[in-house]
Amino acid sequence: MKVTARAHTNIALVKYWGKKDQQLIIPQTDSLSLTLDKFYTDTTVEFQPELKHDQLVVDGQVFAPKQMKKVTRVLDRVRELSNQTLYASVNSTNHVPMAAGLASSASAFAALALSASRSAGLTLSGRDLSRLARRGSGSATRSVFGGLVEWHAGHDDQSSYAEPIMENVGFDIEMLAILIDTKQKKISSRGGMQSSVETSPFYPAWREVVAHDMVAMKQAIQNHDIDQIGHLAEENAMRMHALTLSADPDYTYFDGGTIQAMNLIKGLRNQGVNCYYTMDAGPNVKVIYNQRDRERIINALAPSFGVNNLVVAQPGPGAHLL
Ligand code: 2P0
Repeated sequence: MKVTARAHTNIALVKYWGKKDQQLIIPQTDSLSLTLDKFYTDTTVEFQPELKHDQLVVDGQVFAPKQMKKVTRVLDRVRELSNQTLYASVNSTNHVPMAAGLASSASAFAALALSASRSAGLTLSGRDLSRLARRGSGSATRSVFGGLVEWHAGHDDQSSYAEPIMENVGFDIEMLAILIDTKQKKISSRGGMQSSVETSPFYPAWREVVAHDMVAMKQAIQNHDIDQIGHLAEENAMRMHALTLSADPDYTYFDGGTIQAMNLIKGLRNQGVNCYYTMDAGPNVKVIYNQRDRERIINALAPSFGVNNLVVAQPGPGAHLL
């Protein structure tokens, strides 16, 4: 059966940075994210008797079997769960404004989990779908659900899954992505986070930061307090990035444009506009704010980055069939 699914990417407000189990992708800590409407992946899967191995095409580009290990891992799990041995063809298209470098593995593996499981005849619960997506990429665990989502770290395959906190976000939070550099990142998040776990002396403190921030962030969400959500997200992001600078060898995902954007956002805040920044494993900056302030923020950032490099996103839906 040929099945197509769509999943949207998410941006963590409390970040995931480190694994306890590399194979099963069990994280060191819980995390919490907002799924976005603007950036998504459509993936079509078909298990076919005539195939001699799994096939992967992403945005028209054919992948060699050794370049698709993460995809194979998810497909192997689907074969295991559905008790069959057929190989699959996977065709994936990323929908991001311009080649933005925001096409994340989150949307890709959430879309793959849904399309592959359905194609194999499985109807998994949201929780089990998130556990399947986790086999491909940690952040994909959260993209199975829309809106505000929590990933429970757990301690094994059964206990590490995502759960929606608020699928329909009933307040005016918005995120603006500043596209600073669209080139391939130099340090993979997988390698980066492992190095931080193993070498940063701050790693134990990070676990405490996340335990505190999960509670505070959920409270801020229940209060619909966008300022507090933004403030907590910015602090959490900076503490995550401190794990890169404090690793040995040290590394960073920031570049000059990242720092420039941070300064502009702080400047806006000093003028009374409540906006906050967060960054992931790359130089692009995402701004968190109340949508009523959108115009002032765009006007302040456009002279430096160009209006075409500012993309506004709102809360988006979970993975669904097309
Ligand atoms: C996050 N990031 O919580 C964090 C914050 C980037 C910075 O999850 O190794 O692609 O596939 O589990 O999920 C990016 O890392 O890493 C990520 P793997 P993933 O969104």
